[in-house]
Amino acid sequence: MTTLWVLFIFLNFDLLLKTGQCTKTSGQVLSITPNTQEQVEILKNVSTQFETGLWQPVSPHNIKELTQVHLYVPGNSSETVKNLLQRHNITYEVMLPNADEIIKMQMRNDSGDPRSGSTFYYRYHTLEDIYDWINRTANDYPDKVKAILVGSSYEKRPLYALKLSLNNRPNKKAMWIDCGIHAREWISPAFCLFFVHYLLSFYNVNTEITQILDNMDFYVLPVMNPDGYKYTWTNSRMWRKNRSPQNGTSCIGVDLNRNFDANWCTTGASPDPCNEIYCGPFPESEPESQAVANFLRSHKESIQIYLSIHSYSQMLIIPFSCTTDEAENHSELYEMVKTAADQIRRYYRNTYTYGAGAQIIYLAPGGSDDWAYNLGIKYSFTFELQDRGRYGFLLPPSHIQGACNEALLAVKTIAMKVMEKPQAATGSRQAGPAA
Ligand code: 0X9
Ligand code: ZN
Repeated sequence: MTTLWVLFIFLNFDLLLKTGQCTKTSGQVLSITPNTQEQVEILKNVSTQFETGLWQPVSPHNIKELTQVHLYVPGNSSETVKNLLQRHNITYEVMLPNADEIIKMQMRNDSGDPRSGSTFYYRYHTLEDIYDWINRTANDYPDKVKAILVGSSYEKRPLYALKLSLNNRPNKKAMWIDCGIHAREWISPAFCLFFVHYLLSFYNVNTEITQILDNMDFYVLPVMNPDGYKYTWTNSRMWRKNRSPQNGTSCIGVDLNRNFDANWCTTGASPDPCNEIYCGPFPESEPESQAVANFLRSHKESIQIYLSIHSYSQMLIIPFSCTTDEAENHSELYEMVKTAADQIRRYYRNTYTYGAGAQIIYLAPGGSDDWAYNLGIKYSFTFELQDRGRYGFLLPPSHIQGACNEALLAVKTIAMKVMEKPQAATGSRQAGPAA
């Protein structure tokens, strides 16, 4: 009898939840387009209040007339924010009515949950699972993969990069890929895991992969900002920066992609620790950016391609983002990203924009790509993966496969193009004419 009562209460509770009488309002993502400068100013204010989270652009400073703003609004301030927008005749659309539901869906799909039917690589994973995976991968392929400790995070978590090296050819070139600089961009670590698995599975199966791996080593850092990533799973899904405390303020974290020494903290970054694009107290002040910079400095003779994976907006970005100047090999880089975007359109019917960061997004100094480029890694890229705003940072697990395949195609295209270059065959970049 008691069991029956429990069942009765449970079923009715479930019904209440479904009819919405018992639910608290879900957070929503609004797409808002300000039409006048006055509306821009109002939006700048709104986006810094009501615990809203600005998804696009990354900082209120970049809000401009006639350009879409994507704003996460928590359930409890939804009505207030919408009323305010209406009062000022600001047009908006609800982009994601049920953001909180989608957040739950992204987390439910972790490997611990037997309900998730899809393969490991088409789910999002906790930081602990990713560390396990790194260990397993290195153990499963002892002669092909090594886990290299490149440093540790502010909260003392290890930063492991996997080195994939399929043969001992002398003077081999290498490509560096880092994922998860920005904590909330979950598709990015998912790509790094997928990518390593793909390379290992298709070596000696797929001609292009075999050719690439025969000629090039890969360093893959799956989570460059582990403290931030952990925090997005446990505390705040929309966290972007790392988690280092800052002197004289209760605001936490530095934007690691503003912390490199490339026109550091000029227009497009903020000296304010409470800002999402805070550049930090000085270049490489953060252990995470310093670890990557040190590793690249000490391997700059072999690392020929630098790639940083972000989301969202579907872009293949080349230097510079820290200045409007053109990179010295701009046309060469532009041709590469154009070809990659053409391939993605052809095979996956999806659009990626491409070009120099300062031209196609905004001035954003202190980025890892520009810094790596100035170090001498002349094939330097940042990819912004899916999507273009439908789900934004909350890309459902069912889209991981598509997003990763597109990025993989772009990586393959670029790697093949670089391998065709005459200097790809020489031991050292300074070595003069091609062997
Ligand atoms: O602003 C960024 O750091 C990147 N966009 S994101 O939405 N993922 O935050 C773009 C990075 C482009 N490159 C540089 N700024 N150097
Ligand atoms: Zn990012």
